[in-house]
Amino acid sequence: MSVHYRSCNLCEASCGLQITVEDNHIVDIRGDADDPMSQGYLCPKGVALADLHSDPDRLRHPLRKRDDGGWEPISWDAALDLVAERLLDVRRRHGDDAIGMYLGNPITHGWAPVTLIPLLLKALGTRQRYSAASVDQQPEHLLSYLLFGSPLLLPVPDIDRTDHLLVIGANPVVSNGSIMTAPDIRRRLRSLRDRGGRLVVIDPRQTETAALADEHVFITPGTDVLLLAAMVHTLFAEDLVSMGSAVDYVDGVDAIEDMVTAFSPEAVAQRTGIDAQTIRRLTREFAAAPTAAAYARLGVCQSEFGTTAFWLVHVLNILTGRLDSEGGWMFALPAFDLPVIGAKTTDLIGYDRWRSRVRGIPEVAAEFPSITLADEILTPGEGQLRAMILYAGNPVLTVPDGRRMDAALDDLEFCVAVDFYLNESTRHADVILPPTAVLEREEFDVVFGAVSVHNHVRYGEQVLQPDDDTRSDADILLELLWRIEAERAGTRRARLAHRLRRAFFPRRFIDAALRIGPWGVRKGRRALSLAKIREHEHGLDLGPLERVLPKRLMTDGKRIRLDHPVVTEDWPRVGQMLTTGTSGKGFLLIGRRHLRSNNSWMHNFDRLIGGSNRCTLLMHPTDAQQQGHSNGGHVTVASRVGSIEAQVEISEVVMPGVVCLPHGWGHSREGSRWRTAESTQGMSVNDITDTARFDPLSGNAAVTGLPVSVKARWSRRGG
Ligand SMILES: Nc1nc2c(c(=O)[nH]1)N[C@H]1C(S)=C(S)[C@@H](COP(=O)(O)OP(=O)(O)OC[C@H]3O[C@@H](n4cnc5c(=O)[nH]c(N)nc54)[C@H](O)[C@@H]3O)O[C@H]1N2
Ligand SMILES: Nc1nc2c(c(=O)[nH]1)N[C@H]1C(S)=C(S)[C@@H](COP(=O)(O)OP(=O)(O)OC[C@H]3O[C@@H](n4cnc5c(=O)[nH]c(N)nc54)[C@H](O)[C@@H]3O)O[C@H]1N2
Ligand code: SF4
Ligand SMILES: [Mo]
Repeated sequence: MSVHYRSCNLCEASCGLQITVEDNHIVDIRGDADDPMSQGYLCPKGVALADLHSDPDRLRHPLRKRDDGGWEPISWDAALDLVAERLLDVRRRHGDDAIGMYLGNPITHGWAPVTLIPLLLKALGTRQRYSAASVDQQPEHLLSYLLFGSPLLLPVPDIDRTDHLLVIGANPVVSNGSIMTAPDIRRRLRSLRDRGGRLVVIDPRQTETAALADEHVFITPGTDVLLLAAMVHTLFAEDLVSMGSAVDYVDGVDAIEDMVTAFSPEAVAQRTGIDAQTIRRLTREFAAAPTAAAYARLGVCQSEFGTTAFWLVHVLNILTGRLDSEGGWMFALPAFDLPVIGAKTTDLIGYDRWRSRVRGIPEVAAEFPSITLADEILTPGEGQLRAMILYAGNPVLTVPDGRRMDAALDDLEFCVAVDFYLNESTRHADVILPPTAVLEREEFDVVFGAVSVHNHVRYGEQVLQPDDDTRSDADILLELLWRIEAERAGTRRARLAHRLRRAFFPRRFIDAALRIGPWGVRKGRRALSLAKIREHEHGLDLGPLERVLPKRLMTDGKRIRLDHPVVTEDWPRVGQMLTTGTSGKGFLLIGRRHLRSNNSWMHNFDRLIGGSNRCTLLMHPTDAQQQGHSNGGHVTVASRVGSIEAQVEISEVVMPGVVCLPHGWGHSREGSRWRTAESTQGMSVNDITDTARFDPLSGNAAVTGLPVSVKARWSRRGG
């Protein structure tokens, strides 16, 4: 028996795990009590990592689709050759942009995809890059680029030292925190309150986080931009603006006062569902707290005003002196400095340098939004997408209008998936290249140090020996890379570059990055290196967040232009909301997450699945009574795009007029192969979400606040 310490990389919390192994099998997984960040905490998904490693449905060897639609095994070399050959053939016939890539959520949890995918995209020469980020956090990347100069300079709430946390459209108690690495959030929120601090939650559902809060306020979905504008209005009206040291490097504040003039609390009360007095009080309390931070996530980003609303989150923090201030809205200082390295070595820095072919939507950080991926595949003409690389994603279940995405993937000339499950999307592939799973590789987190609420670093040694003849994500990417490069650089040069990369990644690369990073040589004798970090198997605590502005800004002159024209030009659209009412008919649909689930892909683990249907439609008792729906009854939920069936769960936790359904379910499409998942109930909410609803600035999907009707199933069938 051996005991290993590693971090869990299933979600951003990155909890420390203590893993006991016998004969290359996991005997036990528990929280690592000595991890400086998680201190022994872990959630049920961390324990279920064992299931991932033993899952008989997990693919371990490449598969090729036969002409009759069935699958046959193929050797690694033959599979990699075939994939490169087919991609290059498409490129020769249709041009560089005929090949696209969709990157799923797990790519951010491995050094290899984050580092090597940009190299592969460059070798392919394509701009057709899509990812889960555009159904998630693209407004945040855009604003970080516009305000701070790098899409990856993302502030986080200094949660362990704040006196007042305002949570808007996030449910960290279940999600374990996002764009905020803060394992055991429950402990952190409790200690906030224990030290006399205040937690306020704004959410159309009384969430698990709201249950811990001092105050929960319902808000009509999609109207945060109005609430936040009214809060900023109140700051000016009541002379509460006090920017602290940010005064020295922030421009454009006067323009903002003008912008919010019309947005008095009275003007927004009806649309938001929050009365004017409450808005004023929330603002005063926020401004009066010795330290405070406003933190927002999906509920704000996934709306048609994602960028303007999130911009107001920054504005609220900045005008009250919370930016870069202890207990406020701060930046981590990561040992691996992705915001700087990523920005300097890739084409991430930029906005609207090119637009999507069919709908003319601007790129953000070199990505097009996923809401237009199906258009690009299905719309004929020059530049049409003919081949796709699906990397660690399941867009059929996770991108709006999943049925059309399904049809689009089916329409491709060629599709390769790098994924270890035959899921609703990868079933469309011609070849599947399954990587080894997380504990079968050494790992170093290159991403989440940059959004951590406490500076720290950790290196993960390999825990399990993978099966013979398997490949890691790194192996697959490096092997594809030289095969693609060979076409333009020549085979000899491509193979030489391959050998050099093999020697460089990951250890020399990580070591070099650590040494030039903020905790490297500049720190003198205490300088970090990979060898030093590896001495600390529980991870290395680098201390609380430090002030880093304006030095760390990557903007011209290291200044923040708060009234950025990209945002101000979209402002009239926000103004229109004051005069246009809601249609008043039907419901607004929101989503939710469950602790024992992660997007679409952890429904095959016995440890996490079981019990009653989790994919229920929450509805307020008043609404249920008015519409004649009973608990457990089956209904049809219909949007402009389509309809799905769901089971009603009557509950006071949702706001009247709002219904709530999780995403990532609906594992009944033929041809996928995850047997436990297929036995679960529920349909995919993304079969009714709408690609016409998006934030025009960032291209982010507006999946929240979807207008739907809810009808008893018998009525649709005509009685
Ligand atoms: N309606 C609605 N839709 C949503 C959301 C919502 O709130 N509401 N949330 C959105 C958000 S925030 C996100 S991030 C997306 C997620 O959307 P996706 O990323 O498209 O979907 P996942 O379910 O995360 O699929 C992950 C896939 O990666 C594979 N995988 C796991 N680990 C690895 C690995 O180490 N290597 C490789 N190569 N593959 C791996 C899994 O087998 C799985 O097939 O969904 C979005 N969709
Ligand atoms: N257990 C679990 N953990 C996860 C995931 C998972 O699927 N399961 N997914 C991971 C991923 S990929 C991500 S991106 C993060 C997401 O992390 P979070 O953003 O914290 O997660 P959500 O539960 O989607 O929280 C969004 C909240 O916004 C609320 N909301 C919806 N519409 C509105 C609105 O218009 N206004 C306001 N103010 N609120 C609104 C919802 O009710 C919900 O409570 O979670 C990560 N962690
Ligand atoms: S919260 Fe759960 S899934 Fe996330 S890192 Fe910790 S153990 Fe893993
Ligand atoms: Mo996400």
